[in-house]
Amino acid sequence: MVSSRPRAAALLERLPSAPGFWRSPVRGVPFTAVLGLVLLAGITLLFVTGLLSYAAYNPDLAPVNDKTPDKGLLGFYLFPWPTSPHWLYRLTQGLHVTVGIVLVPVLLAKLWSVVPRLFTLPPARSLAHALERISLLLLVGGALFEFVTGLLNIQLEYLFPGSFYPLHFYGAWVFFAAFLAHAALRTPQAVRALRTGGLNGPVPGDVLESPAPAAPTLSRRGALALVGAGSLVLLVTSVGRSFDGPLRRLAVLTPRGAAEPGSGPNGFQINKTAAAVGITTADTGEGWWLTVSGPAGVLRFSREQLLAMEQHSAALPIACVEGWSTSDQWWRGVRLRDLAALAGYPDRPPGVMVESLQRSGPFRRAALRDNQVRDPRSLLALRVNGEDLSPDHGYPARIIVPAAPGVLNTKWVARLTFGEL
Ligand SMILES: Nc1nc2c(c(=O)[nH]1)N[C@H]1C(S)=C(S)[C@@H](COP(=O)(O)O)O[C@H]1N2
Ligand SMILES: [Mo]
Repeated sequence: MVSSRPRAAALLERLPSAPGFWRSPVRGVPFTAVLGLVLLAGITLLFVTGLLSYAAYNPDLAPVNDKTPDKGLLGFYLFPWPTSPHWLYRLTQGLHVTVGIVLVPVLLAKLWSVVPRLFTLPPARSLAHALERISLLLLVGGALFEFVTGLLNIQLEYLFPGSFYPLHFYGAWVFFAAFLAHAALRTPQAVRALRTGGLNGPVPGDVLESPAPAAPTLSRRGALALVGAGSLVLLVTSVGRSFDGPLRRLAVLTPRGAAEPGSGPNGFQINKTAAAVGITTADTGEGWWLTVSGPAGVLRFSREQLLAMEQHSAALPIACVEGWSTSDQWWRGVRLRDLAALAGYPDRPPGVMVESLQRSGPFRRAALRDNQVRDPRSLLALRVNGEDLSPDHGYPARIIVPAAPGVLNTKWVARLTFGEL
């Protein structure tokens, strides 16, 4: 008679909870340490640039700018977003999205390197151990949540209508808290392991090393090179999102199916086309008027009248929260501060509420801060690169503000209300 005990024991040996199940000789504290230190730098950069992006929306300025009205103390750091240098948001958000994409192989390799630890039994040996494992759940869950929501948002921006900002913002705080705690606990150990033994040196009591390693097919150095090569491929195929011209053609990871910008003066990336938001030539033709209001009353201007006012130029990019941006385009139109003067604020104009012709959708209204109205480069643009705006870039008139996120550059503007946000 065969007892079932040995069979059960043999079965246990073949489960992921058995130490002998994981046999890659690549695993070990030094290998995980390298990936962990890269993530420490990279994720800190993601967190900082993410908070900057949040500040750039000016969420505390007016309810229309605020996608997370319940943020409370988490908005403690908000500050008036500057207008110089004019490429500021292009840089911070380009870094946020590009570094986020490039870190994906590093994150996956890091999770792979510690995966045996996720299966150890018993699940909790003590209260402290239980707490540690729960914090790891927050860490791993938080990392996956932030990367997945971010990647989905830049690829399929309509997946989370209205809810991406709260999800990614609150998720970031939870994740980063768990990340900081983990980094505080593990960084000294990681640095020590690499200092003393390098990548292959033995680490006393290395809990990540397999007790029964298989024959190596790849060195630790080789495995890291593979991860680096993966990141490099992602870098080359995504960094072009922040440029136009030939570099952009390399950006095969840029969302497919986006509107084709075509060529010529208006041939730079389009976020939403006029057709996509239901704007027709009947809305933007002879019947279009710009309404400007302030203490001087309610004024109305036709496009002809706006073109007859003093025209100014500014070379400014469009930089979207999704990480793509254009190089500087040459915009021409009326200064916002000149319109503020006509509305009754001859000096030190206040902020302005901008409203589009667009009848529905999340980005048809935005508030701009006083520093943005006062900057001489902030325009109600009528032309771009020497040509009238195309319908898709906001004809008859659009906002363009230096250093601001794309979302504040309202297209198809119909109304400007100075001083009332
Ligand atoms: N009315 C209106 N304006 C808008 C938007 C919109 O959806 N509706 N999208 C904004 C966003 S998110 C960006 S990135 C820029 C893109 O400008 P572009 O399409 O001219 O490149 O327009 C902004 N202005
Ligand atoms: Mo955008």
